[in-house]
Amino acid sequence: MTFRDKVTKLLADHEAFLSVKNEPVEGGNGIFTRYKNPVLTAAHTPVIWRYDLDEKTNPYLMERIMMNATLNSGAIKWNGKYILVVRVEGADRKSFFAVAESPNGIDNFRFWDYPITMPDDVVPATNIYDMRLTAHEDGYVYGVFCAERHDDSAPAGDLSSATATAGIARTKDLVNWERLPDLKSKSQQRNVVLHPEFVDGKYAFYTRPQDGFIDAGSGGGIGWALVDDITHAEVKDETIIDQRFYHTIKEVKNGEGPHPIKTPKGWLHLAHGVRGCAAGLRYVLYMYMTALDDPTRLIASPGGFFLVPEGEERVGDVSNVVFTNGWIADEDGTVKIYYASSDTRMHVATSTVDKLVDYCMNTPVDGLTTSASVETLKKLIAKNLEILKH
Ligand code: BGC
Ligand code: BMA
Repeated sequence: MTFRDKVTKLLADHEAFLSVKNEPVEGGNGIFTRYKNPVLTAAHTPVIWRYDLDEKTNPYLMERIMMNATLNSGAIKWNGKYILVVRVEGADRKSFFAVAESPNGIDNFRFWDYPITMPDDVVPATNIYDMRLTAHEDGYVYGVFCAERHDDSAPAGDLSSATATAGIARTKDLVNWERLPDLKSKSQQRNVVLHPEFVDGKYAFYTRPQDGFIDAGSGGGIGWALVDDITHAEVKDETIIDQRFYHTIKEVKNGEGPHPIKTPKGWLHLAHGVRGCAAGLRYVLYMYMTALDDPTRLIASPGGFFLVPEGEERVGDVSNVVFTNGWIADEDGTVKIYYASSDTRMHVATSTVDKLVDYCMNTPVDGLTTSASVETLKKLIAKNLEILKH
């Protein structure tokens, strides 16, 4: 086989792999449907990113720039296409953003040729990741993401201490991004999300105040802050809208996923919750709802998790993790939930706005003790036994 033939085969095999149809997984809990294949893996990244296709400089046709993972992606419907702004991580552990698009949102995702060139803020970050996309009513599409820098106040030789800050950028075409100053805040911030509407004439952010880089500590939970000027965004007053509780799925940390979906019954939220265990941190997804007339008021708080890592999802670079920062609500009421498993690959699960609202409104709340949970369970059993008698 000539070198040219090998390249042709490489491209053809990759194209065949990208074209594989995805299938829903039968059964499940009735709340959402999983799909058989991940929608994106490191193997989905373009051949032209990984190989040097020049025989003179790469006679063995080996990968020159290896990709490690495709994870935590922002999502948006754009010109009729399903778009993910993917967190791609290279072999060098640097994350970058790249756009992948699909005609149906469940398979055939293809990356655009070039990754996003994100301008730096005044103090450049070492790593950026986990973008939340918001088509704001001001006409821009915003990307809010975590900007991580080494913590220079750490003792010499400590090369792990870092700081997390919310980076903000906006675009009109998903290609050219205007970087705005990072969000100013007294605490470190990760999982910051822009609400799509003005509230009292201001920009509104979901925040996640934290004591340190990893430790949410006294942060309390998912916060909310109004900002006058998005080009100099600063958190002044922060209200906690979704608290953490002892012995729950969000005991250690929680964070807003993508921005909430507006429904006639309220804002529908998807978030992640974290608890610690001997195996490390376990990340799961959960939901909640807030009022339309006051987005800081919790109106539904279904107990427990919504989606947890299952089967192959449980294993990866950071095992026992599912994480979400993107979903797309279609005009017909379908919701496509994009989630990453174990910081390694991207999946889709589908549901509908009606089902998710029903889930939020009618799943029992967490009574926070074993006794309360048993009472809740007994009530349902008694009702069902009565029904089954007739
Ligand atoms: C990683 C993130 C992670 C964070 C906190 C960062 O260095 O890139 O994926 O969420 O640390 O553990
Ligand atoms: C973080 C998140 C994600 C990641 C998760 C698990 O705190 O912000 O970047 O998926 O940890 O490693």
